Amino acid sequence: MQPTDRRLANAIRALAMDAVEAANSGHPGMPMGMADAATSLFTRHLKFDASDPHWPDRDRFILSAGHGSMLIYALLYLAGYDRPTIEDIKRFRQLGSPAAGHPENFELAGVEVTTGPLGQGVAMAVGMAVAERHLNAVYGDDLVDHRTFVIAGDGCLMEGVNHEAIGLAGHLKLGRLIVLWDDNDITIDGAAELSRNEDVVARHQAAQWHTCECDGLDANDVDRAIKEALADPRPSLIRCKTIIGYGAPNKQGTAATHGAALGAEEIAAARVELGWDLPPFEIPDDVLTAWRTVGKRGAVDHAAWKDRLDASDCKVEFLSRINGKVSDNWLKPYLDKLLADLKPVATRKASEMALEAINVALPATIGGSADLTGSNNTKTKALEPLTADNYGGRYIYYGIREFGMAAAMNGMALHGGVIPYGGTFLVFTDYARPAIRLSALQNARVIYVMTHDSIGLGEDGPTHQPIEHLQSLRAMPQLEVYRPADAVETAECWALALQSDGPSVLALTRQNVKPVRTAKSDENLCARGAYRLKSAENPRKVIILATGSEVEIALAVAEQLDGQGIGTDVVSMPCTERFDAQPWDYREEILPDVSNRQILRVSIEAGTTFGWERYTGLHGLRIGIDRFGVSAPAPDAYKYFGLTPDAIVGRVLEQMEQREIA
Ligand SMILES: Cc1ncc(C[n+]2csc(CCOP(=O)(O)OP(=O)(O)O)c2C)c(N)n1
Ligand SMILES: [Mg+2]
Repeated sequence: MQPTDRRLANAIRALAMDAVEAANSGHPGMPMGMADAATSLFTRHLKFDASDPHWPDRDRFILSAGHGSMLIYALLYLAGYDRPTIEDIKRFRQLGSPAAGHPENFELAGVEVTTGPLGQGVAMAVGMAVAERHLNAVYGDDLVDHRTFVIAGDGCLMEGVNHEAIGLAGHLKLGRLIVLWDDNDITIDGAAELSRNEDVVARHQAAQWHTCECDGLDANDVDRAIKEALADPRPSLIRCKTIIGYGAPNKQGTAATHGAALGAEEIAAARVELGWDLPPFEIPDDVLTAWRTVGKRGAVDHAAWKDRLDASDCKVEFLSRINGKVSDNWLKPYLDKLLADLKPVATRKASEMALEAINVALPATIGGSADLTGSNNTKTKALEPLTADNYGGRYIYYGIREFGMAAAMNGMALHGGVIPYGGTFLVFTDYARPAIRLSALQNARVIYVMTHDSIGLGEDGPTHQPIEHLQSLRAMPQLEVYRPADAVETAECWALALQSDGPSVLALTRQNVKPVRTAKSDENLCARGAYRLKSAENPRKVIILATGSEVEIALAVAEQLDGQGIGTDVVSMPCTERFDAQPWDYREEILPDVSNRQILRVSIEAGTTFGWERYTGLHGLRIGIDRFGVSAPAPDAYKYFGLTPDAIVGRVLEQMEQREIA
């Protein structure tokens, strides 16, 4: 006999409470409350094939309420994905188990995105839904025709990023996005009403969403609501009325079930309540068989999709788009043209020039900006706006939604088939930072085009002038921060960012910079992170490390010093992370490991000096800005902060004297 939906759902409940109990850590309440709704979604609607988690036309499922990770682990295991296994689940939250504290896309193929930082799952889902509609516009229904489903909690809908995300989704009319809201009236501190009295449904309606309600504990009623959502052309919010920890007779409905093991006694009571008499981690045959059948349900659609792909003229191109490898064969012809006619340009402009070539060569790019298109220089001629009326466009007006933009780009990148890049001012990476961190953690190939990268932006003043931003971004693991010095370096850095497996930040100037790379090179010199741009003409006494707009200053300083017989190298350092990854002998060649008495190392960057001692040594000289900036024209600001060749030469000579460098 086919088990009831409730019995299928109780398997999720049992696994959730048992795994949390075994770990004595985790969140049983959310999976227990949403077990029926998730069962309805997985058994009746979600298009997936457990045997191929990467099938490009699968529906995407995102557990935005990532603390309820046992919900997705239980679903994946029950439906028959390779991982997690029941052994993985027994080791929930333990070192080495892919059933980690929160769902991690790099641990489990069935986890689309990493969630846990509340709100970002919904915001990434918006990006997934954008990518789906875009690829559908390019390749048609035969190849791309899927939906994005989300389970979100009160927390996800309370976070500020939700406002940005639903605004964007409503505006772009992403009708294939369906959010199931676990409306359990509970958060960690207690009743949701302790901190919320807004009308969440009305807020979504105001953002042009379709909304409906259901009894989240009744799989049939959830099914009805999902059908209503599927039929509506707008993005949908389904308010699922649930009870947190449902099935635990004494604790359900209370915050006590949110984030702690229920305890042996309560679990025993829950087993009675749920009619579940098996030992921990055991699933009855009838239930497992039924779930495994659900996991295979999509195989028919999957096979039909494969047939359509085989019959498609676009097969090779489509697969290569999904596989994501890109060529940099645009780079050489572009550089040849550039080198034939060098002039001073802002690196933001140089980025636009490179993008003109990139966007023609790589149809996978989707650009955008958080309302600074004309300043970030992110829109090239080839790009039409991506709108509700034209999903085939490749340029997104994200509006003033830096965090929403960054999170959506994560979703797009992880959906696959597209390479998102988006711009704002470097200082506003702070607004996007939680999503940049998730780009890094998730290895999402997102390219952040961050212009106005220093006091060189001038008159907008300290509110807009980044100081600590470059170094704080460099401190983030798995993120590459590029600060190119001129148009050639900008193109090289773009090539590296496009070929990366993870995210990159391009920090670009507002103000013009002189060309510093004037000769042809067969190698992408930025790939090493730092390279010797100019060699000392006299016996070497000074090595100057500089980035971006300060490289031309470093060259002027070196010219003066060498003119006085003080041999000076200039090292351009567009990407410290890449330099750190070079073999020892290369690093030694660029920055020889000698005492500061023999060679003075100097860093120049128009931002905090914090951290530059890593390259100058403790007794090196670090030229930068360790306070907030000033509102003034850029040349005046540079002079004010001593970032001029004359001022720096003076400081170098003073240091050499103090350090007794002969
Ligand atoms: C950005 C962020 N802030 C705080 C947390 C910590 N946190 C995890 S769950 C949670 C409460 C969420 O309430 P709700 O979404 O209603 O989940 P429920 O208790 O219903 O499972 C909080 C504050 C987090 N994970 N992410
Ligand atoms: Mg809640």
